[in-house]
Amino acid sequence: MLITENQTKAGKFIALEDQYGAHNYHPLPVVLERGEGVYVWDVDGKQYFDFLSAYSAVNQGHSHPSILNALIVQAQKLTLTSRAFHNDRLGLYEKYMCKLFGYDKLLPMNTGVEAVETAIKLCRKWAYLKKGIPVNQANIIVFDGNFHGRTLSAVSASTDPSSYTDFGPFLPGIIKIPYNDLNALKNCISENKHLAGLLIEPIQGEAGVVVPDDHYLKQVFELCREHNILFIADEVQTGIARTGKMLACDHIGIKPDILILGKALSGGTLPVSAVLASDDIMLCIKPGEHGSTFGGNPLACTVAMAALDVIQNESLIENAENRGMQLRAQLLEIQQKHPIISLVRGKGLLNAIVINSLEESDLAWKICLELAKNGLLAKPTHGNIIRFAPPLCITAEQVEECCYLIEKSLSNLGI
Ligand code: IF1
Repeated sequence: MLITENQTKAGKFIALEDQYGAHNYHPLPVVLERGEGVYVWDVDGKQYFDFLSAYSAVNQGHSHPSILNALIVQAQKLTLTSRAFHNDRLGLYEKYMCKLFGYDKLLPMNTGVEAVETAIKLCRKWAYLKKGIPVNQANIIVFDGNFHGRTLSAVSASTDPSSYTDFGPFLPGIIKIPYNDLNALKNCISENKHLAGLLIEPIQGEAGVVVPDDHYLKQVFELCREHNILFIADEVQTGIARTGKMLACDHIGIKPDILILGKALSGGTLPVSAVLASDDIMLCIKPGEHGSTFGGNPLACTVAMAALDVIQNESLIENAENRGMQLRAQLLEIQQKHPIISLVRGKGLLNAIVINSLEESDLAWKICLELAKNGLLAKPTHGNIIRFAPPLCITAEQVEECCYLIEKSLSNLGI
């Protein structure tokens, strides 16, 4: 596309991305330049509520002053050493994390999917060293509708054609079964040998915030125990207070054998991810067998501790729980007047509404455009689902105002 002078400010930035950037996304036509708390502003100065929070990476709110302060102070001192040398932040951070989440050891990475890769490698290593699975025969169970990222391992695990089509050949040793279906897991365990681990999202994010039945995860966990299969929880999106507990697994009182965290671990400032496990599992990986240039860098460690301090000091777990209940209650009221909403679901502040239309319809997209016009940013998924996941610092009054904007948008569209 040619950039002409009479385009709007936003239009120019969009045209630049269109011309010079890969076309691997389809964003809403909004160009943001600033954020604070639950708000973001576009290049024309228009203010919005952020109801996506960068897919739950900005749980602490945009530009949190104490996270930014930690970032700036540490950046002026030391940012990167690689793991060829020690640094004076990594050990402190590892201790902080292990104490907070109740694990023996942490392995630091950067993006969520890198932590997923790490967990899979760790699980396989454990399977060969400790479970005695014959070499190269370890299987890992995953679930239909999962989202674990974009690497070849993650897309090998995916059941979404847009994630995996034409990216093969895929990683072997992955068994896919239906989510929220205990019999499917029982059958899988009885029919397959060499099961090393089970990789699961406690709530499926990309699938449209699919919350499994109350006892399902607990029973999955118990089956894993019974058969010596590692329970690997991908809490990249559900973790760090998003669902009204520090971890979504805390709702049912289970402690994953391997815990994967990312996104909000840095409050949305840097890519920081982590894998946590017991000594028995983590020490299966020896020096030289896994790592990352940036993983565990002093800047990331410092920022992550500040980001987790904010979660605890500002009672964001409790706020996610309370504001989430308020949001779903108010959305159910809106549903009474606007039956175009066929379902409201979620936990804490990870929520979605299902639009009563076909997946192929562009209605959810149109609703999101209208919401943006009225000052609220949300993104459709799977064509007919809209995720509502604001930063966890949102107040009761702000939830109220957002619900007013949602109702107004539906009314404006006459639906
Ligand atoms: C994109 C979805 C959300 C994740 C879980 C690992 C990762 C993610 C459970 C990988 C990432 C993102 C990435 C983002 C869209 C997004 C997403 F709609 F695709 F599913 F959040 F809901 N495990 N989720 O949700 O983490 O490597 O990206 O840091 O644009 O792909 P990452």
